[in-house]
Amino acid sequence: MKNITVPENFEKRQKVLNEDTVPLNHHGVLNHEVVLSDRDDDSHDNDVDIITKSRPKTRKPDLYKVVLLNDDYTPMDFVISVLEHFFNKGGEEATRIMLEVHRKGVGIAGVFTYEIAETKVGQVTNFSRQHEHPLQCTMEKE
Ligand code: TYC
Repeated sequence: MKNITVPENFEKRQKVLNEDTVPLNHHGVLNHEVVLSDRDDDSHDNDVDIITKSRPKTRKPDLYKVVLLNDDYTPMDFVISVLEHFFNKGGEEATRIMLEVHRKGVGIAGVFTYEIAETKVGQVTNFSRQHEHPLQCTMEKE
């Protein structure tokens, strides 16, 4: 950030925003606000607010379920292959999830952060269309 020269007649007041009430941005970063105000001016009308510092704050990322939906046409073996290839499931677990989707209409293939879930949905959808199967794969916030 550009250095700012603070004039002599300005006092520097640092105000740390309340960590419990101020939302973190989507990188989990909490900003510190520094207010520069003219000492002679009690109304603070000409206060200049600049952000001088930020510090990363660890936060658990939001998680998303990647779900498979049942249909009448996609072969069972194809769904098992999808679960093995894109979701790193072993044969037994892949078969269990496929049968759950087949019986109940929906099942969880895996749980991921937003961008990974989005990538999996795209990969499964592309792969299914390339093989001309109508398999539906979507994501839901946990
Ligand atoms: N119902 C399909 C069939 O009988 C199998 C299937 C399972 C399809 C899971 C989609 O997500 C799915 N061939």
